[in-house]
Amino acid sequence: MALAALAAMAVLAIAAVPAAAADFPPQDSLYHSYAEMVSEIHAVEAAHPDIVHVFSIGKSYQGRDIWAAKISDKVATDEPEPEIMFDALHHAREHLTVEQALYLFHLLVDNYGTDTQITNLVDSREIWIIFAVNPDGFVYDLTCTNSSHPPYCAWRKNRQPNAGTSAIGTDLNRNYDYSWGCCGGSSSNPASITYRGPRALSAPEVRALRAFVVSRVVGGVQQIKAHITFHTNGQLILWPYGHTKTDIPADMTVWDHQVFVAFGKAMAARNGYKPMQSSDLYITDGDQIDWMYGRERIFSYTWELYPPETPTVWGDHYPPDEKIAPATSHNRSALLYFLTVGACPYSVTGLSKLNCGPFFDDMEISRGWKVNPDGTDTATSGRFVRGDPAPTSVGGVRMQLDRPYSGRYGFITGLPAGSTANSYDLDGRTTIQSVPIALPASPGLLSFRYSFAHGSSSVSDSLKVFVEDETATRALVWSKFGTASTVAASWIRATVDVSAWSGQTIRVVVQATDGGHDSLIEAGIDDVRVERPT
Ligand code: CXA
Ligand code: CA
Ligand code: CA
Ligand code: ZN
Ligand code: CA
Repeated sequence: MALAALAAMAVLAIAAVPAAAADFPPQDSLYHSYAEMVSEIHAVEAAHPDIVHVFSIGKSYQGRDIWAAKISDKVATDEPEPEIMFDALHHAREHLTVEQALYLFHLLVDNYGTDTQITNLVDSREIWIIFAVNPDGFVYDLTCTNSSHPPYCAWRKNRQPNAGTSAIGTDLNRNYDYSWGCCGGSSSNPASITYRGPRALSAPEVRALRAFVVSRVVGGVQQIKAHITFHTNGQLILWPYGHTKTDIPADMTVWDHQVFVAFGKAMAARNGYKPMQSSDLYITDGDQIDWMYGRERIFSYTWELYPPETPTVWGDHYPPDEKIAPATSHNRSALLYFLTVGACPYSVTGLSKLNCGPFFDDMEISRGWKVNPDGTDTATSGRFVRGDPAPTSVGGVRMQLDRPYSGRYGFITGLPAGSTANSYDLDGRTTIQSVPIALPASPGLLSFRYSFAHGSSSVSDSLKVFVEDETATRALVWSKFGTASTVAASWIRATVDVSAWSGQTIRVVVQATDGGHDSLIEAGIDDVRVERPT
């Protein structure tokens, strides 16, 4: 290309950029622009470097940083404390959400050391705030000088171009890779405000947020226990799922659903918002909270902030700046309650002893179990697989159950179950090994649900549980053996005292064996826990 042509293009490109940085008009100057937000969070970090660490989780399509803060004591150290996450501004025009995130940031930091409750929360948790997931939309939304409400654009999506059209942007809250585009809850039209993108995770902002959340899986365990994404508006507290109107679909356990409802209602009792399942309002797919729970099992909520729902988009998303302080401080007690209970959401249904100890795995997502950890398993069929069992019977006796104990998945010998019981029968030995589990000084019980069904069996067939210590020495702590009489499948709770390993890091090892002559063996494991001490 001729040099002159290149120079002309450069001039055009410069001319297309607005002269002044995008900012709010004088009457709304209390709102933070992107630049003001960035300098504000860095100023807070500079004033409180002991409890605040500011960092970027990645870049937007146009290359802006997606800023985040960690708030905790010993902030430079990744301590084994429950983690709680907040984010704001998936949708560009929802500026009050940034103000809510900044309010929360100041609430924690400004009262640290003087307010006992807040000091305790910061000391005992690791709190993450992502201030604006959609910085490009944030900046763009203040540049529409020809709109009916200048400078506002009423923009929602990011600013990523779409191939083959001049229509810009993807709805970041339709671009996550869980049930993406499944259910009529998003649009395939790039011009639509709910455009889901050409594929899941096509938006760099969504990839950055997803990568951050996945990075919080430490030692096989997701550290983030609870999450709120701030949106406007309607004054609602919404829980998953958005992709289906079913209250408890296969990809949610009944116990988790109870938590979502009870926790959601308890928050709503503190801020007067209306609690409901997300899909009660309308169906969405590929949205963030479905992903956060569906893939990571985080108790994730959408808060739709002030004002109550009104019919026009301008009224909805641009409350005057005098409303910032009352609308954000309105949520003080609900936020502090969320931070308190969010360390163990199961506490709202009385399950903290069972589910908030050193280890809890309902087997609904992969939590790092290794199959055949020693490479010495002899199973020629019927190896342990994490999955959905299917019923098999012999002579009317159930061998493999049609359900795990909880939810949809367990570790089962032989999946998928075949049309005949024998086709996925265990032959030989199959082993699974958990991730390392740090036991406290006085640990609660190791507990699990098992099913051990057998026909024409003997003592050479078994289901065994071992505790493996830091030197890889295994101690047999529990076992069941085969018998000549047929035993049908059923889920039974078993407990083991592991106090001999107090203060040590252990792994749980489960082994199912069909030894001696060939017997019909079907074993399953679900809901493995090291419980909280009483
Ligand atoms: C949402 C998702 C599902 C039901 C209700 C609300 C969140 C959000 C959206 O649609 O992505 N609502 S909002 N902020 O009005 O766009
Ligand atoms: Ca800490
Ligand atoms: Ca940590
Ligand atoms: Zn929104
Ligand atoms: Ca399960």
